[in-house]
Amino acid sequence: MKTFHNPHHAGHAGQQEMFRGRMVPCHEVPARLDYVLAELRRRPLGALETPTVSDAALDAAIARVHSVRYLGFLASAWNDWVAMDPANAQRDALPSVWPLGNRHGFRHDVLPHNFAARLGLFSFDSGSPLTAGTWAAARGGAACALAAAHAVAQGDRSAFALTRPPGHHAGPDFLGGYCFLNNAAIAAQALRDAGHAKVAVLDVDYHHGNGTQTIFYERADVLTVSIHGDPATEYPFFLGHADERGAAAGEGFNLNLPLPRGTGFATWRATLDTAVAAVKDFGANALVVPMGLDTFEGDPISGFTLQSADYLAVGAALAGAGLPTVFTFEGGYAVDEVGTNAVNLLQGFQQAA
Ligand code: SP5
Ligand code: ZN
Repeated sequence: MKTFHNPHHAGHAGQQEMFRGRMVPCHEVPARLDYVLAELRRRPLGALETPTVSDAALDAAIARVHSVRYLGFLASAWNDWVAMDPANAQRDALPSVWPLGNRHGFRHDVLPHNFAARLGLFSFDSGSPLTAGTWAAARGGAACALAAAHAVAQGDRSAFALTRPPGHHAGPDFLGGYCFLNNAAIAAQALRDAGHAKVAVLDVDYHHGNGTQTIFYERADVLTVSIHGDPATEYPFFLGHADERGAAAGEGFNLNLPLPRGTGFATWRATLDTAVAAVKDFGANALVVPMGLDTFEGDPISGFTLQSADYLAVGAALAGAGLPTVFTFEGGYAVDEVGTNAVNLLQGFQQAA
């Protein structure tokens, strides 16, 4: 399979994230992508390319899943942050005030002039720093997702979008969970627009893919399935329960498979079989896999106990869906092992496909 990697990713480099009243070093660091790229050079699965999609095609693909207002905010966010105070050029932008949800009485329709307030309007946590290179990096990642979707639409069995920052927590008009643009959703929509009538998203990151679920929640043409740590105890907490089944035309087209913290591979693997069966029952024509490696036992912020060798079997099980497949790189914070684990999954897929 081809890999599309993002030459602008390292420009997104947060220093610290807020965690329980203190600032801690960011987990989502540029080295993560470098380790995957190094492992792909050691164990090649196919060509390593940078995306060549045009700016116009990229803007159009991004606008299929994100609102105009949110994209306008992101495009000028860093300049607006520095304009507040020249000293901000040395600091990451993090929100500290939020309007909560629609039922809390705060206005979401009026765009505040104050940039810190705008940042809160479009964010759901204070762990996702926005830096000087974030917008270019997020666009570069989305370009990888679009290029991977195009490769698969043109007949490749699979393609890998080696994106950073990750994407599956980003919604129609919000960032969070280290995510700014939803690369998996952009790929899924691009596959729909290329003529695949039904597209499934099977999210294997440790954290629920709340952004992707929200983007497609009322649609019957994109099935969203996610296996993740139970939101009762695990981030992102406020979405990802088993009773969320979709709404309106999308009723029945969202499947959440939450598992308790501490779950090991035997149970996780059996749950993956359930997820793959749902994708087949749906009659999908193409598959997008938001590929988080934070299910690994050594992950510093997660709670499942998968081993490196298990990812070969994960890839093989995903190949069992028998569908043209786009992988997007999501979480995975055990940096030394993330390359091995990612390439194990992709190699397991490719050998079984
Ligand atoms: C894409 C993805 O995997 N996003 C995950 C975002 C999780 N953010 C909350 C992480 C909480 C970090 N805990 C810090 C522990 C310090 N020892
Ligand atoms: Zn994650």
